[in-house]
Amino acid sequence: GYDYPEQLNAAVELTDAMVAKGFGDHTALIGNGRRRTYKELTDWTNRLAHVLVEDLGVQPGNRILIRSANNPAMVACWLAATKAGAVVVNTMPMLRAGELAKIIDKAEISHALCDTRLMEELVACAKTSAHLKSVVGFDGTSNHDAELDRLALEKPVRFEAVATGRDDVALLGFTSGTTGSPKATMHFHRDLLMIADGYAAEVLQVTPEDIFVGSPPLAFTFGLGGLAIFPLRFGAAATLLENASPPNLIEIIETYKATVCFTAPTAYRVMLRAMEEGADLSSLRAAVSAGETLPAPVYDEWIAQTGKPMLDGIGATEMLHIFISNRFDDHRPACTGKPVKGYRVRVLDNDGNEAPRGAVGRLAVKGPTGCRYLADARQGEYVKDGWNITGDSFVMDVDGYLHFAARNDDMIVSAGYNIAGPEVEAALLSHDLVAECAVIGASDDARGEIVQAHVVLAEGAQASEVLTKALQDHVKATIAPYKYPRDIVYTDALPKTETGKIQRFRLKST
Ligand code: 3SK
Repeated sequence: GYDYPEQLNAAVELTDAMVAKGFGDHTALIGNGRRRTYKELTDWTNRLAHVLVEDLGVQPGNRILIRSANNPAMVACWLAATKAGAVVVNTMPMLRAGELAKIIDKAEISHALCDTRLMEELVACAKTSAHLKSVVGFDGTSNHDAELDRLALEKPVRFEAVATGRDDVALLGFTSGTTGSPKATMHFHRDLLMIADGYAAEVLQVTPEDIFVGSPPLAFTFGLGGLAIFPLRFGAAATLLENASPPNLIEIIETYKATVCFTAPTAYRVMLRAMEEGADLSSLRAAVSAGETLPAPVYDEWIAQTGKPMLDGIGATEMLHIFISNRFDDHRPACTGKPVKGYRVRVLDNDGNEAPRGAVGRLAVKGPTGCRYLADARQGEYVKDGWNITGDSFVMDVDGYLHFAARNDDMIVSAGYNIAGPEVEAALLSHDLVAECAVIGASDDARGEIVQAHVVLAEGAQASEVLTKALQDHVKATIAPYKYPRDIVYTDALPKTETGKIQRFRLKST
């Protein structure tokens, strides 16, 4: 177990405590063309915390919504609100007024901090919200040119953080929802540190020399951990990109010699192509892949080109971060690895009993960070006896390694066969002319469902009947032939959540 003191404020541990440990002059954050040391970040967050308490009247336990793209100011606002004892809800810029209103209502948000470039939708929500009292703007470009920044400049750089307990709620993570209605998951101050002291220490072996980069939004706990908590816990640096497209990631890796990258397989495929054309990504010592399953060809090619493994992992907003992962010295293709220290996993059959090794079943996880839904009747459905019943099907092999089969919604039942959509996707992705794909079950009178693939072709490739036949033959030659896609639909883009997860359910209705 982890031995945190009863009185604990995670934000203080990530800033003031790091200065006290001698990291004051180390770079903490890089973004919008500036570097900030731990001392600068600590002073900044303390000034902001003064504003929250003294000017905005924030009380411990108040819920504060933050709306921003990934930038240092967003990290500073999150840390300041946490120091003030508030419960933070980080949100993504693309959310519209209707989506924000649901979050504000569910989390009973009283205050919002918003990048001034994104105010409009939030101000519209505030007008009709029974909860939201104040929306204050900050300058996401860090020129200190907005109300919050101006107020902060007047404040002292020391702040007596609110004496939160290790089990006080610090963060509400809203599930991004690949299937529908979002839920809020509650996380304590100790959870925020535990994901660093667990996964980041054990699996990534973070050191103060590390420089992190990645694409997940800070509003998604994958991003908050990977691009803020993990680097700050170990005196390392984080680069924050408002637009983390693969070319921008590549540029940052080359410029800053980034060492740890968090992104999804699609971006790694672009990086592989860029390396073939001369991009120098040799500084990366850890390439973490999550959010989508990692196709074996991408894993294989990464090793072939870099000589280092790609670390596939699975996490959940419910559990805050990654709870199963490959390791640098223990990794396999098409395999998510073994549980992270502190977590236990089971694969369950339809009756909720442990499935035999080698059989597909529903993944359940129990660990120090979850799972507690905020005021949600679905708690009883998803959490049984402390076990979080995930929406994913996995196989545990005889050696205890876990292999992803499908999201439960992605299992296709065709003519009595159970077919895991992602397995067909992996087969299609191993064809040179396929850039991206999503496989679903389409209703069919004869078979109940048929395997239908939605395919985005690689640049220059043309859809045709001949290509469809070639792709079908390729799948038949790669996996059991009955799994081949009987229907292939060509498209320019796949529907995705803001965090990059493919929304297969949206293809079902097209
Ligand atoms: O695998 C995921 O989707 C995930 C969710 C939350 C935090 C971390 C990860 C990898």
